[in-house]
Amino acid sequence: AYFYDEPSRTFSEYLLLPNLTTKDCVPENVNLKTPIVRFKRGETSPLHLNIPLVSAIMQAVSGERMAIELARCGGLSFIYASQPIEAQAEMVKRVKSYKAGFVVSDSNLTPEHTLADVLALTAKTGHSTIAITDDGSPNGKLLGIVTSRDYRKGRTPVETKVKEFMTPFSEMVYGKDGLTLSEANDLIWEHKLNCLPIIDEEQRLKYLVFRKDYTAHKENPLELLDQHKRLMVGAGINTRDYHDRVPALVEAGADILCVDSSDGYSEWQFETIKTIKEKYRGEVKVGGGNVVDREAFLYLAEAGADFVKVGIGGGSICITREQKGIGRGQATAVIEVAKARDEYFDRTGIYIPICSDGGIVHDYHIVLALAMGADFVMLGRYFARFDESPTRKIRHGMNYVKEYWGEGSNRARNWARYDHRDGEHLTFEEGVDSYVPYAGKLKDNLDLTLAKIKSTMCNCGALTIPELQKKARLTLVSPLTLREGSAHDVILRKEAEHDFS
Ligand code: MZP
Repeated sequence: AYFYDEPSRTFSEYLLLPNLTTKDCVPENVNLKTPIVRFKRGETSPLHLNIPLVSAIMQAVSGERMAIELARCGGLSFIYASQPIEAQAEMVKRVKSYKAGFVVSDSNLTPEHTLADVLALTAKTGHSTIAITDDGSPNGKLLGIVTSRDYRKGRTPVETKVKEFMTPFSEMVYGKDGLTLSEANDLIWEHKLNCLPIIDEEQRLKYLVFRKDYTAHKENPLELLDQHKRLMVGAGINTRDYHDRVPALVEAGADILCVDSSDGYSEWQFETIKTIKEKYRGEVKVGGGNVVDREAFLYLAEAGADFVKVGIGGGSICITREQKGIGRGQATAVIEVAKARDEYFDRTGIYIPICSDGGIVHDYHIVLALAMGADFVMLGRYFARFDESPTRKIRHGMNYVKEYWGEGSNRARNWARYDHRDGEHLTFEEGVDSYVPYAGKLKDNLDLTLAKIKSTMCNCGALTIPELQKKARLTLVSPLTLREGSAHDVILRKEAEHDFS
């Protein structure tokens, strides 16, 4: 047997040291854009994300609602593979055909309703309308509805509110013909433009009216209108039925695929990736994994993987290490695979992005993963907590929880991800069925997480992920250093008040 001299480590055993923060190094200037598929030296990746987060290929995480919301926020979901091919392809289709267009309702909407309510209550009359929400997002608070001219007078329930909302809009008007209202709304959401779309009678966009205080957007909005495109979505596949599943997903419009396996260092996986790359002459993008070391990374790189996913046994719902004694500390795995990726790039001129999958507990773990060399990070537990995950929200005492179960649990029975034999067996469980604390809307939580990531990057003197990877200085921590790092030797006011009452 071969023995590694050093123990494998996980994220919580590391801290980042600050580098010099220059005056331009402020969160507004941080760019989180990241490549997700292989590219040659001197070229750019044909696919990238605006934020380095993807949601896990799991029944309890990545359905179409999550995929739509996360893509709108700049990330990506991989629709879960442990379902019939047709059902998965339908989900992909619905994400690709998603348009944030609005129809008006004759129901009694009030400013307290969200746009989601509008969408749920309407779709009947076909009248065109623009819903205005406080943050411009579909989940924001509904401030008003602007209806088309032919909409009967007096039936707009929030007319006054609309007028109030319109007041701060000014002469900053950009005209652009040809876009539909729903395309305009997609665009506004995607680029967080604080503006109001005005449409003509054929529901084509006439103007974007910007608020007087429009300063935050440096790009020319007209240029953003050439760039407009559909939401991106990924999908998981397996090594068993890929001959049928891949064509269906490609036909449905999936932008990227990922072979979903708990252990990607296998001949089945090599064959799957190679076959797909050859059949579609490299045009279908497919990642592989999961791996935890140099050799396995190089093996999948040679197969043609567009990205490689890293991590075995670190997922919050995973009991693979207990059941089989297989795995590696997530930090060590990422560090070693990132080194192999860089070595492969030096040798071949081909850069293969890597994704750190599982084990993210605190937001700062995401920055650690990126600093250690990951190009993006996959999360399950994190996303399972939000409204957009496909599971039930259940009351638990005074709080709410959401269901979250592993793909290797008896509930998911994802035999294709775990079992080596032919046939549909899950001989023993490698995952648990659990609950996670309910945390509300994805966007609210994500905004906070991204704010923390950007702030940490500024401490490290890095404005981009490649800069962070190059500059970051990481130190191992002792258990006592860890204790020193949280509130200590004080009585927390919250706890004291609870005890006094
Ligand atoms: P986490 O973000 O909840 O810590 O981990 C999510 C990751 O755990 C998934 O992306 C996947 O790689 C892995 N996973 C999913 N199901 C299981 C299981 O049942 C599992 N063991 O380990």
